[in-house]
Amino acid sequence: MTDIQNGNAGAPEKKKTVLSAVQPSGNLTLGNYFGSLSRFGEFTEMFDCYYCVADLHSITVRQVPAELRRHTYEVYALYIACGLDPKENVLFVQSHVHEHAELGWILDCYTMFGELSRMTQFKDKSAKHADNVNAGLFTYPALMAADILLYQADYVPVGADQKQHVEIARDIATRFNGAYTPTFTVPEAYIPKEGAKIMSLQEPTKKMSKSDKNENASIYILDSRDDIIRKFKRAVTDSDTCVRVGEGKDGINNLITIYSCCTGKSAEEVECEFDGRGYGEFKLAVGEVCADKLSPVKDKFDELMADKASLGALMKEGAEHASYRASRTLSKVKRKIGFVEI
Ligand code: ATP
Ligand code: LTN
Repeated sequence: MTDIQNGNAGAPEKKKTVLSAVQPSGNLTLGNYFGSLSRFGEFTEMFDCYYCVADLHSITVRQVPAELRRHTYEVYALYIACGLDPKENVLFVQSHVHEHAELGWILDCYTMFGELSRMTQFKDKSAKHADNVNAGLFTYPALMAADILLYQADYVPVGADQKQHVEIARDIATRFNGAYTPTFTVPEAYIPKEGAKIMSLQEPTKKMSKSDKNENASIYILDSRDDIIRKFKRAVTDSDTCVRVGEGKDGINNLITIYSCCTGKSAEEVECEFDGRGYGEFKLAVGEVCADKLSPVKDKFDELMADKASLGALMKEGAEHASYRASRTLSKVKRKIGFVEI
């Protein structure tokens, strides 16, 4: 979609719903920040917002238990540190709301083998984890559809790589609605115009990913200022010297995008600003604006992580809120299918 509709459009008494999620599968990157987290706050006022830590999804790839627990707290704290007020947004952990797993199973039965086989993420991840191509990795999109459809979400803000998964969620919703009577809102992906795909600093034709083994390829939201600047200095570019967007200049194009996202300047303005200045100077400037952007997030994050008990209490409250809405949808689904109620 290009422009999001006003959350109140058409029905002033009923706000539209936004839902998104991030997996606690590693240290979050600048890609996660610009593609998702940094934008979530803009929906708070006009929409009913649900943001979840997708821990059920993350076990499709083997996780070390202590790290999974730590990353779950971290993603939750980062939601708040990136500006989401837990009183105004429902922030919860997926495994705390059992309806996700339950609807996930049901939707497995409304999802076709052929459509799952076409998912790029499945193809990429099964090639990367050839020793663990489990059934969950394959049916991942049906669980993601459950996350979205349980809350009757209208909009799903995600990075470009998740567009295909939101499309399959639309197909599943439409199929279910057609088989019975309208049950699910058919969701739309909301992909940012800028920052939808931040690329790796070392292999700029690949997306920056939190599970990349090469630490220099990704900027982590919680990296120190020195690490951020050092990684940008080492970023792979090309043999040209002009800071200009161009074909085959993936490294520089990516740095221009990052600079634009950090400063709000357009690509043309960035080109003008660095006209006649070399790559070295530009890389240093990108590092500096990026460190400036992330530093308040890191400070807030440290403060939140120092009090795990409060985070736990917020998780409990979030799960209760989420469960209320999710259970209503699930009951409706069970009734339509023909399950006996007790
Ligand atoms: P993994 O490497 O474990 O698959 P990931 O880094 O792709 O993880 P997710 O948890 O799958 O991260 O994604 C969370 C959100 O961040 C999604 O909306 C996704 O589209 C977005 N996102 C991830 N990487 C990028 C990127 N490089 N640029 C823009 N958005 C991104
Ligand atoms: N699949 C997503 C994470 C995710 C998600 C969701 C995103 C799980 N459930 C629901 C939006 C809506 C990912 O890998 N980035």
